Amino acid sequence: MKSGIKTLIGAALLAGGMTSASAITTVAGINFQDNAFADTVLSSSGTYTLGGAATLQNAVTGPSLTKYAFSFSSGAYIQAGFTDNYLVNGAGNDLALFEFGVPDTFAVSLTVGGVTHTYLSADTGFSSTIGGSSFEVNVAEINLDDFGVGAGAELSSIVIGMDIQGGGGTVPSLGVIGALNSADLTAAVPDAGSTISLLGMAFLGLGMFKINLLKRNV
Ligand SMILES: [Ca+2]
Ligand SMILES: [Ca+2]
Repeated sequence: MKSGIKTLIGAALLAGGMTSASAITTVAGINFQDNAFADTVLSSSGTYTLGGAATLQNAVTGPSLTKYAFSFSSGAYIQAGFTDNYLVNGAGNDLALFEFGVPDTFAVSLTVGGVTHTYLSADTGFSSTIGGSSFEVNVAEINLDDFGVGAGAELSSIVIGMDIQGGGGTVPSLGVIGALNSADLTAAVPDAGSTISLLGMAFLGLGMFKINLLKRNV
């Protein structure tokens, strides 16, 4: 029984090691884990102009800098969700929002209608061609400490306010939402599985023990 448990723990450690070796995707010179990008739009407000994408969700999910969405609607926001990873409050900045052209300001909150902080994007020095036009790529980096989130806290969504107009009358043109600090959702699966297996073995052991006792009594 003891050797069986050791084997299970060994397998769990192996699975963990394989997960941490996940590949890196670089966006405008910034490294991310492959799955660190927003995966879905959970909700939104406003009318959007899209570039390089057919839907709002396509425009703001994944790592590609060849698409964007912007809105001049008052109160426009996008609630972006992470389905195969968590956004984590790790060391330093945790979230990167990429947008194009003139640097613009995002309003970020953790929930719809929650406390908002604003972040002005800055030129990355990279450019991207979208629809035949070349745009400067800007990034705004956000530290979840700003929201009083505890160290190591894991979030599965973020709300991005899109309606702040800059001095030139421009608004942010969001293209990529990436978790600089990201936790792999799938990493928890082998751990949970091995925990259940260990529990199962423990119950099995108890059951066998009871059967033995019964046999002795007979
Ligand atoms: Ca993801
Ligand atoms: Ca942080």
